[in-house]
Amino acid sequence: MIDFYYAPTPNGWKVAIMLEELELEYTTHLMRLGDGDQFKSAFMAISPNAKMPAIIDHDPPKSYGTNSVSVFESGAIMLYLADKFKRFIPTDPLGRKEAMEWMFWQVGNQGPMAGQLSHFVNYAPKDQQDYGRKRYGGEYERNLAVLEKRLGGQDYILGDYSICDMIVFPWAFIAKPLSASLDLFPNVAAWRGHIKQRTAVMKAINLCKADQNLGKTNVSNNKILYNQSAVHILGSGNKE
Ligand SMILES: N[C@@H](CCC(=O)N[C@@H](CS)C(=O)NCC(=O)O)C(=O)O
Repeated sequence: MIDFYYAPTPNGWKVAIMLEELELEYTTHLMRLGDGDQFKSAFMAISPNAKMPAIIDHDPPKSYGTNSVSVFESGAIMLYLADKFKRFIPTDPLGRKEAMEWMFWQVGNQGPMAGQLSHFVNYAPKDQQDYGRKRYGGEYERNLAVLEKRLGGQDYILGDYSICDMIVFPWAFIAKPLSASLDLFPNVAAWRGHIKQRTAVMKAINLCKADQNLGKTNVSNNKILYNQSAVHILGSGNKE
């Protein structure tokens, strides 16, 4: 059994897709990020960066010992599960190396740039959006172009469907709400269309859909999520 700490955002969907693709039994713990669930000490004990997604696996591989195993960061969670079940990741060294490259590309490039773009499009004060939208909109599209070239002549990022597609898909899925068009990126548009139709993906992006933020909390009405500093991690910002 797996405990899944989740909120319905692109970063949450990544792991939800993997859990659904593996057809695993899991218990979803919905995180109210606007209320500060991420800063509760029990959650920070498993996710020290105070962000979801995170999992606790109560039936880890024997080589991990007998205790439950917690994993934070979407990329680490997906690699852990791929290795545990030996699925959705190439087994040959060259293929695994490429999987690592695209996983790290997602968590170090596409994800953060898209996340910042989303901040400026959806949550920043209206009169302070311009520079952020220009900077991160450009970076978001630059990353779409990287993906476009990679998908030239192949259906999926590694050839076969893998954790790399699952981790990259969510932020490409919401291109339109991020004010980006896929017109310049026909390979990405076709790939996005194929992945979107998978049963596991549909289940994942609908998980706790009614709890999506969609701009409900924003910089003007929420001080927990949008005005963070070291205090949130070091102490007096913590909630029990
Ligand atoms: N690099 C992380 C990003 C996770 C992340 O940014 N999660 C956000 C929601 S999309 C979160 O938990 N935010 C809570 C906060 O910022 O306080 C991953 O890929 O797992």
